[in-house]
Amino acid sequence: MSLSGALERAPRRERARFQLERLRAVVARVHERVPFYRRRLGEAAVAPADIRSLDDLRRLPFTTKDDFQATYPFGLLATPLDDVVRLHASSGTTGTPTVVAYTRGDLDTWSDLMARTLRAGGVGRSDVVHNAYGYGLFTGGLGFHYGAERIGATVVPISSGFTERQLLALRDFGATVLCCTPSYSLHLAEALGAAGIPPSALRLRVGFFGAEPWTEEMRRAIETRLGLTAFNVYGLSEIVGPGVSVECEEHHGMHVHEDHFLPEVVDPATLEPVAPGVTGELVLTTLTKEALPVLRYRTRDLTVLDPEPCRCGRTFARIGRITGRTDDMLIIRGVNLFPSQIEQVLLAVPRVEPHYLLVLRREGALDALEIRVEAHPDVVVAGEEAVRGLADLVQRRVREAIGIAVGVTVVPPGSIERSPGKARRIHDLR
Ligand code: DLL
Repeated sequence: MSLSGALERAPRRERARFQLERLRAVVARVHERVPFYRRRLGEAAVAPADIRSLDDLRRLPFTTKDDFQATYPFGLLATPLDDVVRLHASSGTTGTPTVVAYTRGDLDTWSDLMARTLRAGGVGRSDVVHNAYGYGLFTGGLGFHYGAERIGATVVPISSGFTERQLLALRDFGATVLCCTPSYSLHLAEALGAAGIPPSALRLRVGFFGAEPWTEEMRRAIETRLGLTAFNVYGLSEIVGPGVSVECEEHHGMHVHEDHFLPEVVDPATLEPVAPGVTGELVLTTLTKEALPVLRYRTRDLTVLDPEPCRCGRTFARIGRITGRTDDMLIIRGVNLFPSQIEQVLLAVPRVEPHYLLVLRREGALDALEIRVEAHPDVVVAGEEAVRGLADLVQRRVREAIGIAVGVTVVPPGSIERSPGKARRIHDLR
């Protein structure tokens, strides 16, 4: 077993020892080098020497997206720019982009973590990796690229978009591994169908999907339509990019690479840790980042933490699917709702296609939700009554499952905008 493989399976107690060493080092590093953290640690009355056990993590101050924006672009760096060899940025939907930086050492660690991520799905030297994550400031493209190269696989750096060209590359280069957002994988499947290329004409075996929320229902649709096994990958720019966590062959939660990142799940209101299995906000601390170490980053992503060893033999804690974000919760007639709950209901309805849009409007003092969803072409061919029947059925199912009345519009196949990257599921007209 490789060193990394042994680490992932080490008993928790053994791992805790070097995690503590690394935590102490990172706290000392930011205290010495980043004025922002020196001030925050001072306000929290914690000195690096106070970190004596992993439980002392809780004494450290949190970092938020606002802190990144307030120190834009380089205020959180712990190295001079001369030692920075790469910048990435996440655009976000509003405001200042979040800039993140990497030293040569950081890129090396990231490549190792991405290699580990791909190996979790059995990727090896003989694989052809079709990498349709966007290359550029987004971390997805280059993150997967370096990981696949580190393994020695053959990388096709196709980036996102230009779907026609993707189809030819998938087929002609014999791609065995697909990396892209889950929504784009479905768009590829659709385009393959339209081009008359059946999944059996491809060699796809596994896919690594992340960067946006998706559900088990979506997994089933992707696996069936592309004839591959889907792995969920989670990560975010502020922490490193992809490569924070990935599913193993059990597909029962995503293992956090705990030798480099310490996960916590806290109640977003009280900021106190919640018990294993209870949903809360994921908080991550980097243990080895050089250019941009981050203490207790509040990801705004909602999930559960499972510290128990996995059937696969790994002892790294797992996080569950991201079920929402603290900032994408909708309140419809007083009911708190996450888009993923809607997706789950929609995709369980036969003849509904996995392409939808949630449109929000203000009607008087109330928020109103309209679900636009595509139907299978058969439904459209069957005529208006079939379309209306499907809309009624979706409406009923949503009311049964979530308890709210929503408007449902069944729209023709292909009419909801496809994105080569992260899908936009919410159109807020309020
Ligand atoms: O999306 C990094 C990434 C690239 C992850 C490729 C996986 C694959 P950002 O653009 O900074 O970085 O966006 C991070 O995307 O806070 C989550 O809200 C969301 N996200 C990422 N992975 C998942 C996932 C990349 N597997 C934000 N499930 C995060 C649900 C995800 N949401």
